[in-house]
Amino acid sequence: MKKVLIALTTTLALSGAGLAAMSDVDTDGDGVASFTELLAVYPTLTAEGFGAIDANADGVIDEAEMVAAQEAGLIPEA
Ligand SMILES: [Ca+2]
Ligand SMILES: [Ca+2]
Repeated sequence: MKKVLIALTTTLALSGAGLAAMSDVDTDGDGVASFTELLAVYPTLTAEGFGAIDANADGVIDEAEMVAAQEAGLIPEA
């Protein structure tokens, strides 16, 4: 029984449970998150905060930028 629980916990950790996935944020399905889309998930996000997440400054957040921001604690775990 313990083994099953450990395996389950590991699977949840690897799948990033607790973090918003790009598929949750990207409501228009273009594969990236705009400021408006992020704001829907993170209502406290500021334009300044968005700029910090948008590492390549192209105005949208791609999956790599989102993961990096979550790992860096720039956006809260949803
Ligand atoms: Ca989008
Ligand atoms: Ca970007």
